[in-house]
Amino acid sequence: MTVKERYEEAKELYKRIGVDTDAAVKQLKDISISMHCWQGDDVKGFDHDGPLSGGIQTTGNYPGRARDAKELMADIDKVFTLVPGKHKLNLHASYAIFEEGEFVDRDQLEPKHFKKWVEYAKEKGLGLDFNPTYFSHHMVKEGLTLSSPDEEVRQFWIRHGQACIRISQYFAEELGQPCLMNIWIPDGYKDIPADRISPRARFKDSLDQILSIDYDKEKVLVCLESKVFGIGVESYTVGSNEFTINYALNKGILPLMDCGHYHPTEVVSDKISSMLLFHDKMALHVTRPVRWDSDHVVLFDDETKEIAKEIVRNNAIDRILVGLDFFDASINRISAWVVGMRNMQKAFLYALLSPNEKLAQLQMNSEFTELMMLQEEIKLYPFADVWNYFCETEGVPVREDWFQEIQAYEKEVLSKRS
Ligand code: RNT
Ligand code: ZN
Repeated sequence: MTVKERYEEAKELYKRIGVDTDAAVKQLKDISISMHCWQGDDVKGFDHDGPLSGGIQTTGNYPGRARDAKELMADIDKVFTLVPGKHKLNLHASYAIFEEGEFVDRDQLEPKHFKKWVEYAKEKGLGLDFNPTYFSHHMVKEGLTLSSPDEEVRQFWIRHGQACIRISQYFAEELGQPCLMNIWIPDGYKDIPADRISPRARFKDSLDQILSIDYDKEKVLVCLESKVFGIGVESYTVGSNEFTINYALNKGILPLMDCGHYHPTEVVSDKISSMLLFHDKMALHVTRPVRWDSDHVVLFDDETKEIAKEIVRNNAIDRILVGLDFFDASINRISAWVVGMRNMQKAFLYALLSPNEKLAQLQMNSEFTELMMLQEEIKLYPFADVWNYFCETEGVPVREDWFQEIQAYEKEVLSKRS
């Protein structure tokens, strides 16, 4: 049986439970995911030689890490030949591309330092998102940036944030679509602080100063990512959940929720609906925390499916900006990207293929027995036949066939990098 024939059969089965597979596939085509550039080089960036700091960590030493912009772009190209749909690329400020012999520090960055990325994005039909980089830098003093009591340090990072807004607006204007700019700072303390409020007050003031510059709010969507702990900042983070949500709501910017940034039994999927009642838009970093904020590759697992369901069932595809955030250096990095991207898309398709109205109605009528039964039966519907059909119609390899391309690329390109 061909992929198409299998699809036609699946379509009939889904029809019986009131699900229109053609409509689902059509909707999936329009869901764009923001793919993080930092999986390709273990969050190193191009503007410094030092180690990764900020309480985040990449583990593993699989060969083939991208060492410069050219290699990173080539790797990203490979990914997008294996992932269906049209997406965005998420850059960090540390990925500025300087001319031979040129260098400016992060507070002096300008749009021109990202011109090559814009050219690349245009050529590949990608949108761009952006992040100021508040880690892996000599101006992170005592682990603090925007909350630093040292005014010189704090002002340096405020200028960095402002520079990044200008760069984000340049991205939006060049590419004709909004740019999401996410602020995350690693600031915090290893042990119990004596004063929890002053660093947060300084962070608040720093954000106010960053946002005080004139920029187009339709073009640049600024968001703020919270975090509960990091390596070396186990006891206190300045940008906690409460800080972030309150700040975002108060200032009309977006909150960003990262799956690894909550207490271990909390799940982002359960938070989305509450956020949607108070925020026009929000952003996500979908990642997989294993026992801690480990940033493992996104799988087609229960929580990823649940997140996609919340987005689809609440009609929030246009209100929730989904980005990925993982970095695994223990496996082929391109494969990691492809697995994560395809899994996020599968999760969306899975959500689009469930009889959402019917399930909601069952809950409304307190028919919990039937609700459980149906939710469980749906799990064994021929979802894969629809996914494979989607891949085929999008011109990317079906099932595991994409992996041969990874193997060939590893042999021809990655293995030659030392
Ligand atoms: C860190 C945050 C943040 C980073 C990226 C590289 O815990 O999740 O989003 O992963 O900015
Ligand atoms: Zn994140």
